[in-house]
Amino acid sequence: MKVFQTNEIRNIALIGGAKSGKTTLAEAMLFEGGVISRRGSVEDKNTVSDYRPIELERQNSVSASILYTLFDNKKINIIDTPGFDDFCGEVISALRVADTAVMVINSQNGVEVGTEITWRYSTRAEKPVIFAINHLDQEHANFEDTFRQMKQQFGKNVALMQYPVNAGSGFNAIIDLLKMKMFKFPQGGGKPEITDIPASEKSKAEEMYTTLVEELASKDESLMEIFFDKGTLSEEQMQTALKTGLISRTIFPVLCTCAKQDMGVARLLEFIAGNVPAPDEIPGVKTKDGKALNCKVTDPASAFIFKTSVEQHLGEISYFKVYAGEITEALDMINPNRQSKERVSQIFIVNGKNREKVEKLVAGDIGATIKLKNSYTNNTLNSPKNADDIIEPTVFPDPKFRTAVKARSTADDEKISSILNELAKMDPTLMMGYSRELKQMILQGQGELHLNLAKWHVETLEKIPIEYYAPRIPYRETITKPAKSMYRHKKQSGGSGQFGEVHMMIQPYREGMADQNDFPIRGRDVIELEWGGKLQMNNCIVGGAIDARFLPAILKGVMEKMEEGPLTGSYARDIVFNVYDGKMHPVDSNEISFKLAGRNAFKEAFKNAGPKILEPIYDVEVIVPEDKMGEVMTDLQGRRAVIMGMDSEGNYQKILAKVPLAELNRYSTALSSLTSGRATYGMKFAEYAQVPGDIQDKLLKAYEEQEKDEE
Ligand SMILES: Nc1nc2c(ncn2[C@@H]2O[C@H](COP(=O)(O)OP(=O)(O)OP(=O)(O)O)[C@@H](O)[C@H]2O)c(=O)[nH]1
Ligand SMILES: [Mg+2]
Repeated sequence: MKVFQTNEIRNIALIGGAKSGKTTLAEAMLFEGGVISRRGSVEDKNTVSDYRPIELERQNSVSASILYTLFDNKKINIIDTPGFDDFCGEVISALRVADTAVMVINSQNGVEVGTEITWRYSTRAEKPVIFAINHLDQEHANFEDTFRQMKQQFGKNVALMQYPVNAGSGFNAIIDLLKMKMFKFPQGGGKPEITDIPASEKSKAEEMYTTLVEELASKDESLMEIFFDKGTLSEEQMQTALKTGLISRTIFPVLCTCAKQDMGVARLLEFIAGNVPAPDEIPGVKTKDGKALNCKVTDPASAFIFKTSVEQHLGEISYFKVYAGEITEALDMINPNRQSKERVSQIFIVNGKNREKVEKLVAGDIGATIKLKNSYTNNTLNSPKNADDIIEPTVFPDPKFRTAVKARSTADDEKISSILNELAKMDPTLMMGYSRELKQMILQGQGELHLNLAKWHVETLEKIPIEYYAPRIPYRETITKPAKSMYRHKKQSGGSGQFGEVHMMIQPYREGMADQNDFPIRGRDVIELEWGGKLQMNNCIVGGAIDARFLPAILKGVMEKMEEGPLTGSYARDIVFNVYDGKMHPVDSNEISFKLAGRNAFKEAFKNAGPKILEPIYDVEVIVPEDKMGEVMTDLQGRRAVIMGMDSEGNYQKILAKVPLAELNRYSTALSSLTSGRATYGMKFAEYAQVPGDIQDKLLKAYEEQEKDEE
């Protein structure tokens, strides 16, 4: 394979709702580029992109596939992404390294939630976007409706480059406004006959052509002058305007395809090869110290790993984009993120699971390498010359679905923990960890489908049965009013005795609060609790009632109760305890005595201080189609949500609410069934708040039961 120079490379990501036809389009693109000689299909389970066992089983993509095709002397790298939002990490990584997004839309459904979501990702990534309106051969294809919704949702810069003559069953012709020609496809698709526009379409096409030329001329002052002077633009001038408009995201070209029958795909490739920016024509990436890497081949080598996966019979494969210089095989590089050396032994260009060894990849190109020792997604690889440059990592969304996980047989717990940790290393949106607080292995991801995929991996590929079950809620405990207590710990039954008596007054801790003035404070300790909140110990001892050397032991005892709160065994927070009196025994007083006395005095006081359970509250943002607003609102209110605001976003409504975590278990699944998958949401931890009385009672009872069972 020849070495393609930066200006001969185009990097696109296929994004869009599930089943919009991205994988089928990628297949047709490879065919039109002559990279494959026969087109496979998702139904026949033989596309280049959907090659993973789970994709063959489910007939949809679950992981991004890196592909390439060739067209008009260009190498077009294609990243085919999954449409289900559970796999959004794959889309976000792909959009980070692609230079242009190709948004595929199913003309039967118009703008779907998946379209809306991936549009948002492409906007956040500030990438140029081309639209491909697909499925035009389907009976219920509705081009006009789809285009109208796109204008409404994505704004006036959405501009038609083509329109279908006869969308629906029997579809076979497209009017191309840039060429002012008709592309007529043979039955079953393939190479079109390019003809003049038939009389029946002439006036419509000319009207749309004028609109398009005006639109393009408005992108550039000099073109505007030419347009006013000549009343039109040449195809080259239109291409210049297109590139300017694409890069500045002031024009979003719309093309037409039927990927299944390979109609309009070659023209789309021609459009991409001729109009989208090359890697060095758009802003590249920044390093942590603000240096810009814009795919200059003359700069010292730098590459960014945007995806890592484990391939059967091969091990780890790392996909990277070259952001500066050249990467050649057997190159010694530095990973500044992990301060480690890496030898890039072999480099490949890939098409799904097929790899082709190459000698060199230049700035802007995308490739893969294998068996790196200690480098993962979001890591940079540099030549020794610029060893320290760290490319800003891709930011992934917070998890929105969590589950507790255990192996069917406890003997396998350790094994599944390391397998799931390995999976999490590969997928930045998957988080795996053992919660010391909840005493559970917790797996977090973007949705139920996402976590089921991990379960499938462990059970089918690693052959270890596992169980997902409800994760506990990380409640907190605190107090709402002052309370006093006195506790005497006494054990004097022969041998070394124990004696310690502690009098304490506890009160709620508030930032900037005034000191109590019941007892003089001789010393204080404010502890930042690792689980959030504060604990303050005030030494109010007078007359040496308790020797200062026993205060750390009292604190230790109190901390034990803070770690395992008196109400439900959850962490306690935001409490001040004043030790104001006590008694010692000249012989039997020791650390353990005062630890236990402190611990129990605290426990006693706690119960009389208006103790409250706090629950984690999350800020939730739900994006929902207008027609489903009512159901989603009712459901949220049933989850003790406090609606904080509403906003509209195109055809969608955005609901902002504060919702207890305890009410969000499996919310993504519930929301999906409420809205037939047409809504999405995000959640972020906000604060802790008191649980309502009835819930506190339930939790107390449940804890009592649990304690009894453990006796
Ligand atoms: N009739 C028709 N069917 C199509 C067309 N494009 C794709 N399909 C079919 O639509 C289904 C979904 O196609 P995919 O290519 O898997 O869609 P996708 O966007 O990759 O889906 P995800 O991977 O789930 O995001 C498959 O059954 C395809 O054969 C088209 O233009 N016309
Ligand atoms: Mg797919």
